[in-house]
Amino acid sequence: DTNPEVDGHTYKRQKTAADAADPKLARRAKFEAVFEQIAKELLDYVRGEGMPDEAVSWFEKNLYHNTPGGKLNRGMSVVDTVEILKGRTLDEDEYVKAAILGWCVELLQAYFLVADDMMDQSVTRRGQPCWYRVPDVGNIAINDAFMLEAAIYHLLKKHFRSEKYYVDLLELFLETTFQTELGQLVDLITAPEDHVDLNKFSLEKHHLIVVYKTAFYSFYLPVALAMRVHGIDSKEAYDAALAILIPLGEYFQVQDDYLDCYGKPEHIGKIGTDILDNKCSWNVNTALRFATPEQRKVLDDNYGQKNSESEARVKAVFSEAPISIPERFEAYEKESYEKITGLIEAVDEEKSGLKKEVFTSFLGKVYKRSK
Ligand code: GPP
Ligand code: MG
Ligand code: MG
Ligand code: MG
Repeated sequence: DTNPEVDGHTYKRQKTAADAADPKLARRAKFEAVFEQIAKELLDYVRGEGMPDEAVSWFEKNLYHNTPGGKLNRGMSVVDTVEILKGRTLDEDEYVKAAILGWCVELLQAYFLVADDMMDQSVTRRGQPCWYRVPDVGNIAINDAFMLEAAIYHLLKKHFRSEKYYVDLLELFLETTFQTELGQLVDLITAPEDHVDLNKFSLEKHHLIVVYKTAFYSFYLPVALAMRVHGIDSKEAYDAALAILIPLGEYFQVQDDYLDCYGKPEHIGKIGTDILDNKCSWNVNTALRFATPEQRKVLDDNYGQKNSESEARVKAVFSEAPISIPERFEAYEKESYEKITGLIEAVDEEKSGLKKEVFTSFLGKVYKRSK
């Protein structure tokens, strides 16, 4: 293993020259600038506690390797949602506060991914080695994951302590963390390493896993944080948001499962492990539903076996009629889009204080994504 991470982080934010040309890049660059601010605050704090330089630079590498390199959909959605709810451009102070909350969601994601990659024995993430596979990191990644989580609460206290919605923010982070961990638990115990039993899988089980492990933190959390900042406090409004964001999150994780098998590693930035890991994924559940007895036997004999020949046999059966995962996924994608669009159309903006655009904007970010 060789990689450039050892000698300082490789992360570079968008350059301002490109920004002017493309408003989307400009938006991202503006958001990324806030990451540099919070990274500095966190590192100054650690330095101020008298920690050795070595610890400060370790934490810096941890922060930069694991937090900013992704699509940033979750984090930027906090900013977008506050802006849509307010119906105007944010002033500098409002922008920075919303962006800090967005980065707290990205820190939560970083914390989960560092740990998830160890549990799933993954190899790459965002086109780089998984953090635990970086030379000299190894199991220290467990503590690094905890530190990414702790950074969230440090930043919330620093920037939101005096807001009347401070406790609501804390509760949102703590509750969605617990929900995600429950989802991760069911994901893991439904995929034992040494005992493959495809009868344990079902689309109902899959639904439970993906709602808990992905939908709450990736979709409900960013929007609910923005709603708190905007001062919405009726329970009905949060329930109405949840009723759309949970199906949206489920659709997103089905895409993740699909891409685990059908995405190109150089494009999605990670190498799929679901077949080797015996995961209760959308692909295998759909395959089990339509498999002929012969195909079922191939799945029973090869799914979850830790070798690439078995993995290749499973992949071949996935694509074969009548299983035909790519065609079924395309149909699922269309159906989900229509269902979610229908849910959005039914939102009563007056009654809930919400705006449909909050959800159409989020749906637009993920519909037909290829990574
Ligand atoms: C996605 O699962 C779910 C998570 C990243 C949540 C992990 C939760 C913890 C409490 C650690 P995945 O394994 O399919 O994601 P990926 O495909 O990105 O590895
Ligand atoms: Mg994983
Ligand atoms: Mg996982
Ligand atoms: Mg996955």
